[in-house]
Amino acid sequence: MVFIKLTKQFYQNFTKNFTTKQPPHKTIQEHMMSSSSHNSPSHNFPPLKNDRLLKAIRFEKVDTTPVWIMRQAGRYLPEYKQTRSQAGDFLSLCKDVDKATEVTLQPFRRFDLDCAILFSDILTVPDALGLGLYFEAGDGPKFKKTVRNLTDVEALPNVNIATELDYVMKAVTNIRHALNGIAPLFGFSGSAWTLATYMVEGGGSKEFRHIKAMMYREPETLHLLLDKLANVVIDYLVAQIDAGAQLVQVFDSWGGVLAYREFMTFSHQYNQKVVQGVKAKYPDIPVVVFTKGGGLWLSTQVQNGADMLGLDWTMSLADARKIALAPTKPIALQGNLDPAVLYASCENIYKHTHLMLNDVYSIGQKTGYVANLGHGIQQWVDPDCAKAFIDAVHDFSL
Ligand code: 1CP
Repeated sequence: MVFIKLTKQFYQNFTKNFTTKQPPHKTIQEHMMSSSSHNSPSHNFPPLKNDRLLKAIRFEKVDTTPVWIMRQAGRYLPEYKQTRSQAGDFLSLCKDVDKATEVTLQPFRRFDLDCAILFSDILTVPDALGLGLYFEAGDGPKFKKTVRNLTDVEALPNVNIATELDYVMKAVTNIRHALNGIAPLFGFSGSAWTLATYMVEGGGSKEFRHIKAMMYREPETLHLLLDKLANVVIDYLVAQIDAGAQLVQVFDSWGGVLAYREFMTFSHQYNQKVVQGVKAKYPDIPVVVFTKGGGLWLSTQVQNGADMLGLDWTMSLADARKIALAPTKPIALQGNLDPAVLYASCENIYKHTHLMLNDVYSIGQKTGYVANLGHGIQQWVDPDCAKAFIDAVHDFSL
């Protein structure tokens, strides 16, 4: 079902010039003042029929464990590949509200999922900052421009993110209507650190050579970039909530490549700022932070203000729960099945999923947990194996 027809061709951000205008350093109070959400339109969204996932995050009793899959809309689904080829390329798909809505809903036609996630990408933000995102066939994402020094950081434009990424907000509102209340809708952003890795490297990376060189040679330059990005991420997430997102996730996909001290300084600190900024505006909207490779630092992460923390597969969920349930306000957990388990037989997927759930619930608390993979589903997975995982979660009796 489609509610918004787009007639306007959104212009390409990468033709935009760098300006020398300095973005302001906003305080949390300034974010509260400047956000448009006080005037957010009344969307008249349909009532939510499945609030299992929201209840689990609030530590309320649930009938069964809620579940979703990171990257649940994507290349492992033949119907996704078909819609993407109709759109022409990935970015056009993200910018086409009807098609972005269609691919967000596709996994719901196959699986009994407990939430939807906006179909978009974390890299639309650096694109809106004028770096010129493009994808080459068979290759990962790339940027036409990179940010390698103080001059580059200072030259980043001071954009109104809600306007620049208007197509994202239109997709959020359209998807929320089209879902018709069958599940809550996640908005998302990359973390400041993870976005910075793509902006400094000019694309994906294995060694993170340029950003780590900047970190150790010119830490002030990196801090300036991260502070700007954290402000952008706050505005972006608040705008998605204004548009209809019912909860948000910060993907800190590359936080785990940092050393302990650097994680605290260059990732955790900015995650904390982002959570605080969103919460200042929307205290009741759940915020989830997923740091891939961040399990080692869980006892620090529980202090970042998030309602739920995502974990990859390297950590025992029984151990993680002990840490996450310790604070006065316990933190919910999400994760963490190895995505490669989905290459196993359905029987073994079932077995591994139940082993994970036994770990989670071994300490007695029967809520405060959302099942997921420990990272995104891979493109070679058979959709029936994804279904086996989801059904195994729901079949597990609490
Ligand atoms: O070829 C294609 O069709 C494009 C593949 C693809 C897809 C399906 C990309 C390019 N992005 C997406 C969608 C996407 N990306 C979603 C959709 C919602 C969902 O169903 O989950 C989300 C939430 C993302 C977020 C994203 N993009 C992250 C964070 C999550 C993670 O996996 O760690 C990251 C790091 C990206 C960057 C990105 N975009 C696309 C690719 C191939 C990559 C990874 C590049 C790299 O390895 O560095």
